[in-house]
Formats: sequence, structure tokens, C-alpha cells
Amino acid sequence: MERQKHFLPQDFPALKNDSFLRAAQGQKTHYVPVWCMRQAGRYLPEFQETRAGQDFFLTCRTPEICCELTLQPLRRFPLDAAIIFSDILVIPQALGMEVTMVPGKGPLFPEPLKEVEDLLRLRKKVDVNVELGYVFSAITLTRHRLEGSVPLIGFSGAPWTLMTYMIEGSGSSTMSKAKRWLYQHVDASHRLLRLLTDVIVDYMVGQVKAGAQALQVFESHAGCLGPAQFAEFSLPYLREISRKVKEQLKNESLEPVPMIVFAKDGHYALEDLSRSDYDVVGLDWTISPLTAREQTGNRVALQGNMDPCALYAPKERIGEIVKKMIEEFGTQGYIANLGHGLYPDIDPEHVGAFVEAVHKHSRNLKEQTWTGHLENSL
Ligand code: 1CP
Repeated sequence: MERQKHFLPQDFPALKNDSFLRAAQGQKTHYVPVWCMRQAGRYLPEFQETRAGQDFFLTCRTPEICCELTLQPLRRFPLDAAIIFSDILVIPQALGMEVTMVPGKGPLFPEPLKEVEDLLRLRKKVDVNVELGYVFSAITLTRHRLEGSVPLIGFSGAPWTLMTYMIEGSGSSTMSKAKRWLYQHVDASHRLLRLLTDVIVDYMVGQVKAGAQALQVFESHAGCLGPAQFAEFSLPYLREISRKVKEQLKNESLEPVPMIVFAKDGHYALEDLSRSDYDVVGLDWTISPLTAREQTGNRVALQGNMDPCALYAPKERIGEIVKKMIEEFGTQGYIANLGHGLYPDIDPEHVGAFVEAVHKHSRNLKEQTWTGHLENSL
């Protein structure tokens, strides 16, 4: 019988396409790199087929399948980065909470946190190698299977976003249960956010050790916080994550990796985010490229931000929207992406048209760093 090949986090194949990493670090690129949030997802028939009938979190715990799902979009489109297939809710699981994924509905916590005493149910200390080692194995395997074609992005949910799921128990439009804690249980909220931050730091460092070449932090529920609550309950923890991850990598003599922060609907915080030790700030579609550049200056690269619904438009129209987006962001210090994840009913051919349009239009434009005015950009 053929011996099972074991993949170790070493001797990774040399990287052939570094445009995403270069743009993330503010270095010159010959075209605008592009990837899509949720590029591995239900809009792909091959994803549906691989996932068919399988429990979602069991899939997340099976490195071979995570690897396959991560590679699927890259076989179809000339994307400039891969993102490991997993989910942000593996962290509440690592803390001891039960989470299931209800097909067609989304995540469900049968016993969400209701009162402060419920915090006692959470593990006080998480050994990420024990609880989340399956994600690290998936990353290492995928990094080998990518054969250096493009870099692999690891990710985590941000503390506030994870706290909302742990208290709401599922998706919510108001987040009122979680926000109640911010007003009624201030200290307990900070205790929970601190616990999550500590796990996230170890988790992200572990992802880099396993082979992740960039990291994205998803603060998907920034929008329900106003500026004051964001400043108190989100920003300090986001800052601590970037600072500590970079510090730990340095202490362990590991190469630093670019870090991306995506605070959905958090445009009120863009300036603060651009001063937070992240290399890239991700943007949703509700902010114009020019306003985003003005608020973030040349401190960070930007990533985003086409409305995913624009992919419902005819292909030629997608091309026009992409062209305008690149003209406004400039071709340098910029990573093209959507303003949020792909929806399941989006036509894969239109995703292809988006990726192709980014490459085509950015190659046609003069290399342009945003300098505070647009006159010489076109
Ligand atoms: O059965 C399925 O296939 C369900 C769909 C699905 C997929 C493909 C879920 C359920 N998660 C994922 C994978 C996933 N989740 C990735 C994979 C990599 C890629 O992007 O290709 C990533 C990065 C995530 C991150 C994630 N999960 C976020 C942050 C990004 C965002 O969308 O804001 C969030 C909020 C989740 C929670 C989650 N997981 C799944 C769903 C449907 C949701 C959202 C639930 C809700 O609040 O309504």
C-alpha cells in the first residue's frame, strides 16, 4: 500500500505570483491583484458537489476537503490569492461552545451566552494546537498543493463579531442581545473580548507557522456599533491583535506577514484603522474610493470594494464598473476585491468577468499611486 504522504510546514514550493503580497506591503505591482471574499462558496457547482450532504463543521475539520474547496475557484479564475476554506465560528467552538450550521439558514448556537455567569462555561485557556490543529493541517496541506502559484491567506473573526454570534446564537439584524451586554455588562463584555483576543492572537500566529502568507481579520459586525462603541469595544482589540501577532512572529524569528483588517460598515473608523498596525484596510461598497483614500492617506494599502450585487449586471457593465473603481483607487497600493462575500446565486462566469476586467484595466492604466489628487491618474 502506498504510504500516506505527510505534509509538513516546511520546504514550501517557491512563490511564483507575489503581486498580492507586494500590493499589501505597498510595493510596486505591474497590475492590480484580485481575489474575492467567499471565493470558495456555494455559487460554484463543484463546491456544492463536494459539500453535498456533509456537515459544514465536519468539512471544516477535514483538511483534504478544505484544501480541495480552497483550490476550486483558482482552477476557474486567474485569482492572485487563495483563502483557506474554514469559518470564523471555529473559535467559539474551540472555547467549548456548540455551533451547528443549519443548511440554507446559517450558524446556530443551541446554548448561546445569555447572562454573565455563562462566561464560566467557556474554557479559560485554549491550546490552539489541540483545538484548532485541524485548520493548521488544512493550511499546510493547501500551501503545498498550491505549488507556489499564489499566496495563501489565513483569517479569523474579530473579537466583537465573534461575541455577537456567541450571544445572539445566530445571525441577527440588530445585534440587540449582544449590544445589551455592552451597556449592561461592561466589565464582562471586556472580559469576553479579552479572552477572544488572546485566542485569536495564538490562532493567527499558528496559521502563519502552518504556512499562511497573509492574514485577514473580519470585523463583519462593525456596522451596528457607532463610533464611540467601536472605539471602546472593537478598535483596541483589533489593534492588540495586529501588534501582538507581529510581535510574536518577531520573537519566534518568523517572517512578518501582511495583515488586513475588514470592518464591514465601519467607514467611520477608517482613519483609526489606517493607524492600527495593519498593512491593508478592507472596504465595503458603501464608501467611495476617493473618500477612503483621503481618510487613510498613504499609510495602508486598500482592498475592495465592488458591490457583490454588481455581479448581477451584464458582463460589459461589470467591466465598466471595474474600470472606474481602479481609476479611482489607482493601480498601486490596491488589491481589488468585492465589498463583501459572493452570494450563492451569482453566476460564476460573472466572477470570471470581474477578475479578468481587473487584470485588463489595471494593465492598461499608467502605474498610479494615490497622491491626494486625481489629475494625472488617467
Ligand atoms: O454550507 C455552506 O457552504 C455555508 C456557506 C458558508 C461558507 C462557504 C459559511 C457559513 N461559511 C463559509 C466559508 C467561509 N466563511 C469562508 C471561506 C473562505 C472564502 O472566503 O472563500 C470565510 C472567509 C468565512 C468567514 C465568515 N463566516 C464570516 C466573515 C465574512 C463575512 O461574510 O462577513 C462570517 C460572518 C461567517 C459566519 C457565517 N458562516 C456561514 C454563514 C452563512 C455565515 C453568516 C451568517 C450570518 O450572520 O448571517
